[in-house]
Amino acid sequence: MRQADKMSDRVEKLMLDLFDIEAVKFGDFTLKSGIQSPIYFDLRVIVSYPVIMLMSAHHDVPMLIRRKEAKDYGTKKMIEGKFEPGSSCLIVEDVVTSGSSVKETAESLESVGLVVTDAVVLLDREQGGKQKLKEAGIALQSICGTSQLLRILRKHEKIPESVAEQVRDFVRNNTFPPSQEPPVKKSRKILSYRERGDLCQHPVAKQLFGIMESKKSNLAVSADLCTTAQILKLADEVGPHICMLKTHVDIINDFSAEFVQSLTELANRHEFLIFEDRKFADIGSTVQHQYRDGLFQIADWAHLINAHSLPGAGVLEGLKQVGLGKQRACLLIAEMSSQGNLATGEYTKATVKMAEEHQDFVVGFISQSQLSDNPAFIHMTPGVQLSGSGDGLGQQYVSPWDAVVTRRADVIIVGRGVYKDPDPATAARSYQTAAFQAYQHRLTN
Ligand code: S5P
Repeated sequence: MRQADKMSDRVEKLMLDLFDIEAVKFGDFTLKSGIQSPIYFDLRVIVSYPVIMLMSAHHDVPMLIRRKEAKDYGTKKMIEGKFEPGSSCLIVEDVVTSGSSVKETAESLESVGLVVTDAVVLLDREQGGKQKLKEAGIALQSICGTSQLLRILRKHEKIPESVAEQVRDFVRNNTFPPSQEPPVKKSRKILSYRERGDLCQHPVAKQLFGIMESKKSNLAVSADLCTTAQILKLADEVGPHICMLKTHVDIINDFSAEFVQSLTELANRHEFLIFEDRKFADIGSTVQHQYRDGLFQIADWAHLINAHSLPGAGVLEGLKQVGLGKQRACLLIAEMSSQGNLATGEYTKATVKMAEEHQDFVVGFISQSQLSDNPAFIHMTPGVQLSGSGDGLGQQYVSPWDAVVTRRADVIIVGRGVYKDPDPATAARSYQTAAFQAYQHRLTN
């Protein structure tokens, strides 16, 4: 027997069972909306029907439950169950009429960072719900619709033709009109930095989102200078305007432990994090030493470091063993700003996957675009300047607006645009304002 025939036989059997247990009733019913209906579905009896109840156990996927109202005691959670922000969630409902209940469920799931693109429903009353949900970007699959149900019940002479006709009339006259708007691709609600900080687990990511929100800054300045005095002077000047200072510690001529101490004091005073742009790219055992030992002892002072995914997961395993105990975090380089770079396509995709598998240590990406829907991941974009398109050595620049609005960066990284300016504090303020306004534009549009 063909698969499709088998399926339709099973649907037929299920509909007859539902009729027999009075989960589908015919008569004169007042619906929640106040409308009189000749057909009524009461699928609460299904709890004794393990088909739906066992879906998650049968397929071994975690199940979440949405409360109608947040309970007013205990955790006050709307969504019960364990999940990672950014995970996809399929909505399973019993009956769909206008689609508004599925839409509400999708909105509460999305407010906690889950991604919703599909819903399945046992019975579609065929009153416009499918179209409404399509407009909201949710594809609805139903096991059975009212018209098929009526055909099945008529075939087995469970109801007279007059009742079936009455129900068909009712559906025709009570279909929720599709909205006049042309279908648009669903725009998911953009979460604020504060909301994202609440969602993420890693203390460094939480702290960074908190600083970005309270200082109104999504600007990181790259202090690519060669003396400690120049770097400390710059850090003090731009400190009030930045959420993070990025260093290249191996270009400093007079590196010392005192420098690290002074930089840490400035970071505490002005409230910014320190990101050492070391771009680790060796086997796990070697990067462990590079991170912990040597002249720089990076793990002792840098809140954040970054790594290439090129060597495979070992690079993260090695760094993690040094950094996790010190509550440090890592960014993976998934895309680069330089002309002709090879971090594209499958390489970028594999990097995102590697980050997803190491979320206890990796808090985001160095990238040129948004690569993950997971709101806990921070996307940082270098190659940003207000004027200028390149540096003659392969660097390519975009504007703060382009980086944040078009490419969906969370943080812009600016080096020469700030430290080469005769007045770095004012330049930093200009970048801060431009990038934060771009973020606010994204939030409200
Ligand atoms: O793809 C990248 C990754 C990084 S971390 N492109 C980059 O330019 N960077 C770094 O960002 C680079 O090493 C430098 O420190 C900074 C950009 O500096 P700017 O002077 O060109 O703004």
